[in-house]
Amino acid sequence: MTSRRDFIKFSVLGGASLGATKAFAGSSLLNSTDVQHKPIVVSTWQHGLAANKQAWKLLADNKKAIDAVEAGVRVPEADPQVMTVGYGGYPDREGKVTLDACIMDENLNCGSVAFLQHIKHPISVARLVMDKTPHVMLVGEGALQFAKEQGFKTENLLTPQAEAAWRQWLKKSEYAPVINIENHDTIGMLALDNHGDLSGACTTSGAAFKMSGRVGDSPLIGAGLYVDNEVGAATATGMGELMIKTVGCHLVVELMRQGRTPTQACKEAVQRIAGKLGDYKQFQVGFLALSKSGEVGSYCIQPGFNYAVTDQSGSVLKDAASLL
Ligand code: SD4
Repeated sequence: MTSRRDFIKFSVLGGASLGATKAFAGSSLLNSTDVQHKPIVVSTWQHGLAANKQAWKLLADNKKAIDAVEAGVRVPEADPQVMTVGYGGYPDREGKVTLDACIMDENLNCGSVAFLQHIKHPISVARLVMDKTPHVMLVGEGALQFAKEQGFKTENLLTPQAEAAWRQWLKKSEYAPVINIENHDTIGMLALDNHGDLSGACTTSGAAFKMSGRVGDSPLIGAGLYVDNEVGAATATGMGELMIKTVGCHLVVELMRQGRTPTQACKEAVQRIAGKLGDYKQFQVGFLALSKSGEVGSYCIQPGFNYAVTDQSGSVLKDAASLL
């Protein structure tokens, strides 16, 4: 849904950035009529507003998108009120908080951690996997060992509130993920910086009360996040198994490469899930995409997914269009 404020904002920005178009000498996929709306940062759910605010500080200071997205998603990671990311996240069915995260820059550099325990900022461990190792992904004990070697301190991430929710869940022990869990879920963030480069980050405590050892889409490059600096970037939230089965975020970026707008690409990816996975109506999946020119799009299965957009005119929370 486009509010009047959004309409005004994008009209103004469109006009303002037209003048800057000629200065951009980026991807061959952009022609001289393409407008770059930059810098801009977008992220999933309402908690994205606070995360974007942090990321924006770096973007407005001409810093790189990769640094902005890392700094941005650290905000919900540290916030115990956000019970689906980092510290304070809902535990697995054994009461362990296990975290998944990944990060990707404009040169296909990426880093990822999965099933990581006791570390408040998995995104920063993922960043160091990217920057300091020859690998893309570390999991479990190995990821924890690496984090400790890099100086991260270990701590108890299970807050009394999350523990109480888990103890309540144990009474029935039924695994039935709630759609749009209290409207704050995984955070996926995408940014386009003043240099015209894209990056993304995604971090989560995963599905609440999941089986021990379960890893979702969020740390999987291509499933929960993908960035191609020539085309655009995409991230996802919702039931990770559906994104993994369709390599959803890579699909969204490839559809943009073929000429779809971000919204069309997200919609087609949701339709792919719906067309191939018979049980899709039980779940939420939301895609968020940002093109190389700074155009934003999203689409989801169920109503209720929203996302935060921050640019030089301020921040807005928008509702994604949905299939159902
Ligand atoms: C996962 N996509 O682990 C993540 C978490 C999420 O609704 O977004 N849950 O499947």
